[in-house]
Amino acid sequence: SETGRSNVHAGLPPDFKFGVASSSYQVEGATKEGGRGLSNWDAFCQQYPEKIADGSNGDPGAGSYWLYKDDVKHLVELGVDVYRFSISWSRILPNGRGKPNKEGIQYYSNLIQELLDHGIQPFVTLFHWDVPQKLEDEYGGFLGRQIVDDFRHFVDICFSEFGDKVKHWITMNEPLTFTASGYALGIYPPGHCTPNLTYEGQNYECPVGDSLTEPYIVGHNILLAHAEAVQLYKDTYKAKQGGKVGITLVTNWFEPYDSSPLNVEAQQRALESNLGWFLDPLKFGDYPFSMRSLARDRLPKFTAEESEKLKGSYDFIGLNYYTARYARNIGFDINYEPKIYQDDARFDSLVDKNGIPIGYAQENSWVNVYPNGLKELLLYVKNRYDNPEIYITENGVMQLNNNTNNNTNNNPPATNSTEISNKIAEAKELNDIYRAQYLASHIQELVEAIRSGSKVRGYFVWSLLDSFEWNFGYTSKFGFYYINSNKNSTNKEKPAADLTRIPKHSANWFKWFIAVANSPVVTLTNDQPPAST
Ligand code: GBH
Repeated sequence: SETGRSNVHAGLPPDFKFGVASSSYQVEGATKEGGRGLSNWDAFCQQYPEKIADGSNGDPGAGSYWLYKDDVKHLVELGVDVYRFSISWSRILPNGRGKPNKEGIQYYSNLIQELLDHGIQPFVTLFHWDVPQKLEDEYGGFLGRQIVDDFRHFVDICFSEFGDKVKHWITMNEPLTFTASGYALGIYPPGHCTPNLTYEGQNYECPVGDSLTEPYIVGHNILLAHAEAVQLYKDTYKAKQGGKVGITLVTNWFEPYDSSPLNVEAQQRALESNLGWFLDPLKFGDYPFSMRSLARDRLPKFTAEESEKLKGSYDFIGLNYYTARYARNIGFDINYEPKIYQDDARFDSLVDKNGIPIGYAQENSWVNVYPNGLKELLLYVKNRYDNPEIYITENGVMQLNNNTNNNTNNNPPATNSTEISNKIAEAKELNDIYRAQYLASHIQELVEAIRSGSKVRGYFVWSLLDSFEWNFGYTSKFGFYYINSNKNSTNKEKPAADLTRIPKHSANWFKWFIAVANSPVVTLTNDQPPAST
């Protein structure tokens, strides 16, 4: 294989890739540097600080705009084959369209070159949720059909500038999360939901939106933009550059609440409305029948031509897997009025059964540890979608940090006791044995899925670094490397002093795991008898 790895000790194919992942808005920081334009996330964090747990934003992130060489040093330290990062549309095109910003192009060229110089292959996500704000203001971003043309223009620049060196492209990250969080719950930009919405016992406040229709429109435009990007790559770049293009989708795994036929059907509708919403059009050219029949005229239609363009528009599928839920049927009720698009699938998504969670979780965490769900998901995809090539593009677990007293940048001067409690909090974060266990148990399930015929080609851990965790701000930490982002830098040219990356236990564990997986196989034959004693 190109990396000279064996992987045999992990029970994986020789060319299997290990990696870590990140995204532009979460790690780069420097949101006002290098000619970058305003993005939807900048605008959202500014307008709705109360929707971000610690009122923070993408600055400083992990400071990767300045510290990318340091990031690569740590990738080398881990021994990974691949690094998944995303390109900020607003860095390349500050106004969303028009002429590219040279400094933005330079930054990603530098990062890509630094990776290649160290033998690490880039996996590049073209859209990880950060939309140029100009396009939001002009026509509502992904609510407008115009996004398809503007996205094509953006990816065209990326393919032509970076395509000689980038051989794996991911058009979109998690359309499900982008649509649900932005347009049904309003917890991500643009903060749309049906005003005065209550869902699963929570209240959601949004000035505008329609949680029953907008998610479907946005999902539709994402699919069309994806298909357009893939078509462009095939027509103009593939022959010359020889790369592959895929898309990254996310779903919880769903177990039926019990083995009754209605709950087994609920499980199927759950998987269809989360994964099938996007993967069915990509494979079969249309939404799942269960969605068509339940969402009816709220679900947009594809023309015959669009449907053809969508069908088979991927070389691989990226899957992000974190956790699982029970699916329980919601019985037929003639007076039933859906309030949010999730209601259409007529199931309850439950963490508990008889008071027992589906898997262990930290308090207030959405990650219930359910490793078997990864294997189940892989075999479900193998069977329903004719066994595509797969990368697990994200898997990981967070440390929640809701109660430390260093969550804001304007703390009163530290007393001895806050200093000590901060030290203790830091030590706890570095000693993340649960993270190594989480990863090890998921990799084991992945090995079993491969043994059962699933074509998984690689596995990325989310994430390289502690970073801006969207609505959780800096209170939820997924990194192999600890960063104290709360000590905000005063000198933007030298943020290194404040953003030192410290390896957690799990980083050392992963490094060890990759090394052992790749250690040489010693074979004893008659020609080479063991040294006699
Ligand atoms: C991924 O989403 C993202 O791709 C990545 O950027 C992110 O950093 C990573 O996960 C870790 O979160 O507010 O409690 O109701 C995973 C899918 C969907 C999981 C939204 C969390 C909200 C939980 N995410 N969901 S909650």
